This record gives sequence, C-alpha cells and structure tokens, in this order.
Amino acid sequence: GDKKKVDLTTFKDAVLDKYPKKVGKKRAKAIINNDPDNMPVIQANIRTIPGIITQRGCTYAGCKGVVLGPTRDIVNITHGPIGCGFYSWLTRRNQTKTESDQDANFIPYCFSTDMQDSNIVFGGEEKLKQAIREARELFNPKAIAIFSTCPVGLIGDDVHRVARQMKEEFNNEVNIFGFSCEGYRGVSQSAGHHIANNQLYKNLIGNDDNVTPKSKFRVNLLGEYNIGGDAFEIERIFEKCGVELVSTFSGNSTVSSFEQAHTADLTLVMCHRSINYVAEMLETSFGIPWFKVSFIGAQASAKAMRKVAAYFNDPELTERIEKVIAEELKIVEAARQVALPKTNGKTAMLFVGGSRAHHYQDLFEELGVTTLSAGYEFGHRDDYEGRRVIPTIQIDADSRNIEEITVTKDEARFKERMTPDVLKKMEDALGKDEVEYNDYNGLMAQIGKGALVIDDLSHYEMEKLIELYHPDIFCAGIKEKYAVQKMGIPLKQLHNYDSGGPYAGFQGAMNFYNDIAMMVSTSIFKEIKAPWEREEVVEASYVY
Ligand code: CFN
Ligand code: HCA
Repeated sequence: GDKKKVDLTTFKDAVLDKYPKKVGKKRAKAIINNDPDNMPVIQANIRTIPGIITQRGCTYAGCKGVVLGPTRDIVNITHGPIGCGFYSWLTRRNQTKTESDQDANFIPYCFSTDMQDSNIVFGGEEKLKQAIREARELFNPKAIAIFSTCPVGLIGDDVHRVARQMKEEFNNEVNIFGFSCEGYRGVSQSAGHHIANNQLYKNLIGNDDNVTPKSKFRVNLLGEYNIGGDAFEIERIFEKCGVELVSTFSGNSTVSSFEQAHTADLTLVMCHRSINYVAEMLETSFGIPWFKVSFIGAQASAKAMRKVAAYFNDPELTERIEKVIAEELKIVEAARQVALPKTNGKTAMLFVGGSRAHHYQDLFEELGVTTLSAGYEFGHRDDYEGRRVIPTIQIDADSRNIEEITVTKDEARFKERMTPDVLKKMEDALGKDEVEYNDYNGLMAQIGKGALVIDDLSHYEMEKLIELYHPDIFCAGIKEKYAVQKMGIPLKQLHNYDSGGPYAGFQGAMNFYNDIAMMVSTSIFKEIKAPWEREEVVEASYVY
C-alpha cells in the first residue's frame, strides 16, 4: 500500500480493541487524525492509565533534571534514596563551559542524601542538614538547591524549613532553597517545570541590578537547555549578530545570569511547554515583552533572528543579522543538498516530550522527510493547537510573591499572544503582512492533514504504529530506542541526541542532516535478525 497514508480506523481497530473497554474509550480521545484547518480536540495532560507503559517521566525529573540540571554553579542535592539522583545524573547530556578554571562547575557531580530505611522511619531532615553543611565545606557554592523525591513527601520532611534554617546557620552567605517536586505530584514532568520556575522566580530572578551591558540589544532565551551543546551554537549566532544573551534558562547558565535576567530588553521563548510562565512573570513584574522563537532548523533559526531584528528595528543590527543569515545559510544549503538524495521522500514518526515533536518537524521538512505520526509525552492542549489557554497568574511584583498560578478550566478563552506594543513595533518594522500574528503554531498546525496525532503514546501503540506503517525513522527516547531498533527501524533519540549534536542553529542543522541521512540510508537494521528468527531451534548453553 501507500506507505505515506496512515489511517485512523485501521490503527484504532488494531489498538483499541485490545484494551479493556474503559481503557480503550479513554485512549480513543488521545488519538486523532489531524486536520490543520479544522482542528479536532485532542485529550492531553491527563493522568496515564495505570498499567499502561507510558513514555513519561516524573515531576522530580522535570524540576531537578530539566530546569535546574543545566545550571553549573548551584549544588543540586537530591533528598531521597540514591536511585533518583543516580538516574538523573548527566543522562540528559546538557553541557556547560566555564569562563575560567576558577569558575564553579558542579554538573559532573551527583549530590544526594542517599536516604536509608532508618531515615524513612525516623525522618531525614538531620541527614539533609548534614549534607548541606558538607556541600558548603567542600564546594563553597553560591547557591544550594534541595529536591524532594516521593518518599520525602510521604514521610513529611520539610525541605523548605531546612533551607531556611541552613541559610540562617550560614548567616545568609549562601542562597538555599527547596523544591517540593516529589515525583508523584503531577501527571508528568510538566508539573516539575512549574515548581522549578516558581522557585527560580522567587529566589534568584531580579536579585542583581549591577550589570554592565555589552550590547544595546539584550535578550533572555527561555526554554533552551544546551542538550548536546545546542546553547553553544545559539550563543555563537547571537554573538556574531551583536546581540547580548543576558540569560539562558537554563542551558549553560549560572546563578548570576538568572539574577540579572530582569535587566534584558526582550525575552525569547524556545521551549514553550517548560517555561512560558516565566516569560509572563518577567513581563508582569519587569515589563519585558516576549515572543516565541525556535532554533531547531536552519530556516527557523533565520526566522528567529529576523524577528529579533524586527523587534529592535535598528538598521545596523538588521544588516548584520541579514549578513550572518546569508553567510550561514549558504553553507547549510550545500550540506542539505548532500543529504537530500538519501533523505528525500522518507517518512518519520516523532514522539518526544512537550515541544520537540513539533520543532523537529522543521528539520525533517528541510530534508524532504514526511512526518506520518507525532505526539507529545506531556504537552498540553495549547502545544497541540497552537493557541493559548490563558493561565491566571497573580504576582505581587514587589515581593515577587506568587499568590496563585492556575490554568483556567475555560479553554474557550484564547488570546493572540504578543503584547500590543511588541506587535506594533513588529508591524512598523516589517509591514503588517509580514508579521505572524498567531505566534503559537502548535504541533497540529504543522503536521500534515491526515497524520495521526497521539498524546502520551503507549508502548503497545508504538509497536502497532511500526508494524502497520513502517516509518523509515522513529524518534523518541532511551526507553523506546532498543525496542524499536529490534523491530528493524532506526531510532534517533531527540532527547539527548544519542551521542550527537548540537542540532540547534545553523551548524546544528548540518549535523542533523548528516546524522539522519546516515540512519535512513543504512540497511543494517534490516539485516539484523534475532537468533529465533534465523534458526528453527535456538539452544542456550550455560557457562559456569
Ligand atoms: S530539553 Fe526540553 S524541549 S524542556 Fe522538555 S518540553 Fe524534556 S528533557 Mo527530554 S528532550 Fe524533551 Fe522538550 Fe522543553 Fe528535553 S521535548 S522530554 S521536559 N524536553
Ligand atoms: C526526563 C528527561 C528526558 C528523558 C529522555 C528519555 C531527557 O524526562 O526525565 O526518555 O530518553 O530528555 O533526558 O526527557
């Protein structure tokens, strides 16, 4: 048959009937055939049905691993049994570069209280205090963060009280704060992003007004985590264009960059899922406007820089940015032409996180690869629909006390997201026709008509997708990788990029073209057969 057609009915028949009735009914709401012009409602951001093998991670992972993980000079202590700290130790491949040998870099370390049974029975706060004293003695960090794991919540250790007490013990010489990010708190890692961002806002953002501007054009970049060195490439582009990156949340970041974020002129948001509320907070408290960009894809990167140029509307800056884009795209295009004969016409499936399943479609489009099916692990409806469900945020701007953050249940209340003054500036600079008013093109706005969009894909559904539609490449994470490759389909990890990257920016696009061309043109996965597929009888032999 036509391998470019995926068909909802066949898929649903193959999958949903095999579930218990109630489960099938629930899962049906998360599986839709896309129609960008008349978007169907997809169920998202709800609890995974127990017993289903989900791709998702936990709240602790979203807080400690995702948001705080890439910051180099905070000692991040996991308060819990050792497994939680161990499994979040560098697996995300976020990188960092210190400016000198004197600068702190704690990223290679794994700090944990290593709770034992007795701490569960009698409480772990004393052990945590001891760990904090030890961390100070050995590393003398500017800041110490404490992350709660599931058992901490269950036994009631109060990490916030411990943080206050220890700050006092150290005469306020170290900034210490805790995170109530017990793994079970939300339905996915998304809750952890929220908890992390609130604490960054309360404890770090806005602390330091003492800045020496390096450029007239100063921006924050939110939602870029330096996976596989992505931030280094983005930093290179900004530097070449003469734009100062005041802070990145949180790729290659430092305490001081967070503390100065409020002094920027503009905030750019890349991963919208993990951090959009910080952009809103910066706007509410400090009047910094923001809009969304993506640096995944050469064209997307060019577009991002053009938006920056349009915002500042400075002829010299615009000229410089256009020059950089022309220079970079020329090299990128040559690399694309090399890859294209191997990639053009191939098919992909993308099931990743809360923004990459969308952003990476741009890179695949540049390679002539069609995305047959895609979905998020923990995206919300606005990530799919490209519209914004307005969160109700109450911030006391002076004390930076966040009263309440809830997402309104009334999902009918959508709003074009660009503050009027930003919009006006962009219109003045670009002309009305060139401005993209709806800046929230979600996954469903991009993926083709008829493509299968599936939220919180289960392992069983993944196997069926592959059996039925044989994509040339499947993109997901480590839990999926080897299962998929054993089915003869190459899997590219779009979380940690396997051992590759950077994939962001212009250099990154070229790396991606090259890696994908290799993966889809090798026959190795089809050659490999398991012993039981090759032989009638497989004998096991025992070696003592
Ligand atoms: S780097 Fe980001 S881009 S932060 Fe988020 S939603 Fe995760 S860790 Mo894995 S790769 Fe993934 Fe996104 Fe934003 Fe990463 S798609 S799942 S929580 N994610
Ligand atoms: C996380 C982090 C993760 C996991 C990736 C994977 C990452 O969710 O805790 O499943 O392979 O990017 O490292 O998303």
